[in-house]
Amino acid sequence: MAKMKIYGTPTSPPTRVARIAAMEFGHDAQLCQMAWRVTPDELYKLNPAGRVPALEHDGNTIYDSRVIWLYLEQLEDSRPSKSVRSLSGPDCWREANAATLCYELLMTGMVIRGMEEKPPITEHPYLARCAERRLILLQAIDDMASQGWLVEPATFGLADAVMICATDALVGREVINIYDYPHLEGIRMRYKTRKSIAETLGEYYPDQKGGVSAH
Ligand SMILES: N[C@@H](CCC(=O)N[C@@H](CS)C(=O)NCC(=O)O)C(=O)O
Repeated sequence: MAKMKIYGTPTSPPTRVARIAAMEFGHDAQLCQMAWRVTPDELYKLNPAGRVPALEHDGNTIYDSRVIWLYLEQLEDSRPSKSVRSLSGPDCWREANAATLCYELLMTGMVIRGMEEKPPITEHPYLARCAERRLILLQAIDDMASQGWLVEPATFGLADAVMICATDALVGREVINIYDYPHLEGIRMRYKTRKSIAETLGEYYPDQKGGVSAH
C-alpha cells in the first residue's frame, strides 16, 4: 500500500493537527509540502477549498484536520497509544465543544494573519472582531482547563492537539504571552515531550509574524 501522505506546510496549525493525528494513531505519514500561495492550482485539484491539510490514503483524499483525525481514529490498522482519548463515550460532547473552541481560536489567528498580508487591511472591523474573539476564547479555554478540562488530564485528545497547535502559532509569532493563560501553559508543558507534539513543531521566522497585539 502506498505511504500515507499529508499535504501542507510545517507551520500550518491544522496541518500539524493532522500530522499529530497520524503519529498518535501509529501511522508513518509523509509531509508533502504544498504552499497555497505558491502552487494554488495544484492544491485546488487536491482540495476544491484550496486549503491544507489534505490526507491521501488508500485511494481516499480527506480534507479538514478534524475529519482527518476522525478518519484515522476509525481506520482499522490504527494503533493509538493507551493515553489517546476517544471522541466517543460519555465525554464525547464535552470534548467536541472543547475542540470547537480550540478550532475557533486557531481560525482567529489565521484570519488576522490573512488580513494583514500585503496589501494590509488593518482598519477592517472584522480584524477587531477576531482579536476580540481571540481574547475571549483564550480566557474561556483557560477557565475550562482550570476546571479539569481537557476532559481528563491523564489523556490526550483532539482538543489538546488543536489547543497546542493554535497557541504554538500565536506564541511563535509573538502575538500572545502564554503566561497570561497559566492553565493552558500547564497543559502545553505537560505535553511538550510528547513525540507527536515535539516532532511536528514548525519554525516561525520573523517575516512570518502576523496578527495584532492581543493586549
Ligand atoms: N478547517 C480547516 C482549516 C484549514 C486552513 O484554513 N488551512 C490554511 C493554512 S494554515 C489554508 O489552507 N489557507 C489557505 C487559504 O486561506 O486560502 C482544517 O482544520 O483543516
